[in-house]
Amino acid sequence: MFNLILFGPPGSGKGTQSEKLIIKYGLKHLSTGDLLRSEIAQQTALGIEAKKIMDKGQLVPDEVVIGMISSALDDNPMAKGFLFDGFPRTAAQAEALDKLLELKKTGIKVMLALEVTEEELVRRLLKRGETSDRSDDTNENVIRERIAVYHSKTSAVAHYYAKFNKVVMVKGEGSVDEIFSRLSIEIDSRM
Ligand code: B4P
Repeated sequence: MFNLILFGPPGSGKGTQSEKLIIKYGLKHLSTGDLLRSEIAQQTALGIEAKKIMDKGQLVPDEVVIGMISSALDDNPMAKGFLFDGFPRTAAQAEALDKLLELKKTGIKVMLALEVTEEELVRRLLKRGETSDRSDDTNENVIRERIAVYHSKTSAVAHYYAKFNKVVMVKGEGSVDEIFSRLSIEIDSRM
């Protein structure tokens, strides 16, 4: 199995690049943001609670997202590999993911971390907020809070995988195709 984490701050292009990478490499895409938005759209109890948290730019509790990922792994026993997008976002999520993968006798091959300046992140997300129905993209204060949460909680995930020499930094600015090609080079060299 080839399991990959696409990492980076909100707006760094994880969702955008994931869509292209899963087609090229035949991986199963697991985005906790998408899974949560699907719960919101279906107005489940989990979705209603998650929306309140996401609209403030905060992280949904670890146990909720770990449970979602655990079910998604069980639901896809034939996958040739997983692309994790937006997960793990805390050190506790990273440890839980390693344990879940260990049970399946597999692990994370590499974490590709997209680097983008804060001003570019804010610009991209506000632009998406003009046309998408994502309420967390319309308010600049919420966007800056998401970036602050990334620095205070999520960057620890990169330190966690760096201990195992699994982190590769990739420049996340330029055209979507340029970034896709940088990511593909890193994946091809490890497949
Ligand atoms: P996510 O859905 O993961 O969304 P995101 O971090 O905002 O980034 P996304 O992947 O959507 O954006 P992308 O960079 O592709 O999280 C949303 C919320 O869900 C979180 O704040 C949190 O509350 C909750 N959540 C999710 N996972 C969680 C977890 N594990 N634990 C706890 N809570 C969790 O793209 C952004 C924009 O940039 C797009 O409009 C795109 O078109 C544009 N863009 C992309 N590449 C570009 C480029 N090269 N040039 C110009 N624009 C570009």
